Amino acid sequence: MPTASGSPAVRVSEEVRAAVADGRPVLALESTILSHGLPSPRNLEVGLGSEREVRDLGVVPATIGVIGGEAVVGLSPAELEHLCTAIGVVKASVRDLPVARAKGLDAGTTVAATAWLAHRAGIRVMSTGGLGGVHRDAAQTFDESADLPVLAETPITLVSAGVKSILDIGATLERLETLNVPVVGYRTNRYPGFYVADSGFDLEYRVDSPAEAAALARARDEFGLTSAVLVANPVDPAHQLDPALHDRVLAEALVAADAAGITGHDTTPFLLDYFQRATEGASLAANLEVYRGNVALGAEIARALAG
Ligand code: PSU
Ligand code: MN
Repeated sequence: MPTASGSPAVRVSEEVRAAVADGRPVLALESTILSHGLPSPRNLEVGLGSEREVRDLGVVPATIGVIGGEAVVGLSPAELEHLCTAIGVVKASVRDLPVARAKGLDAGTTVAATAWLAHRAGIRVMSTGGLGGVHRDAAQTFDESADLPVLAETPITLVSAGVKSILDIGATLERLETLNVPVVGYRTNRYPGFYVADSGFDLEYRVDSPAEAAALARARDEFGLTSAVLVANPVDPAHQLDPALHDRVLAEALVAADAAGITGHDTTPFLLDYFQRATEGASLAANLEVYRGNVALGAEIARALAG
């Protein structure tokens, strides 16, 4: 496996390096959710709180981001705080890593960039909130997140709560099929819709335990496949966003994005911010529940894989 160690552009923290070398469980966490997905000061609380939760489960957290152009696998608390509070932190997918490096930028890493760096550091499991996907107007704009093609070539296990309904969920699932990325529901045969437990789309397969998810990842490895395994973990229905409120705000947000001329990689942050303001915090509460659940499940799968 290619490693990140040895590259001057990537720093793997001593703690993460030692845990990977010893075969102890490590969970990778992304940082765009902190830099661009959650408002301050909640982002820092969530970033530090998630790491604590992972440690409490006996797993080493590795939050990944870019500091002054250097990709860091296992951000220190001070670096995590920097990405949560500094002005001018950009959002970096894989193609942005060399730009950030050459220009010495700070960046939150997307699912794509985080998974890419995590895999090269020898980390086998990652948790996120929502995955990027195919945007609703993709037939005209070609706007499909680089998360999808990168996951097709990055053999990691990724826990998410599906993709947000701001995207074209059906098209995203079709693209994941085309890209040979296995998707299973966690204790469900319905694809979750991030804020809501059920997006309305079916999944053929499910896993019902961390051990079963780990077995799927091992089977992927046995076939030598390069793709990620996606574990779609729904929010507890008791904590989901009210589906009627969700549908109303979604319609408004799409109109607002269009009116404001928002395009490209600004689209997701814009829509998320709109949701947070329009639901007066209800979407934020759901978002935090979703993420907490994914972090916990990711840690359990990391343990099952290491055990
Ligand atoms: N979906 C969310 N919250 C997020 C993101 C997606 O619900 O914060 C972030 C993730 O980092 C994801 C990225 O990898 O947005 C996808 O952005 P784009 O569509 O520009 O590739
Ligand atoms: Mn895009």
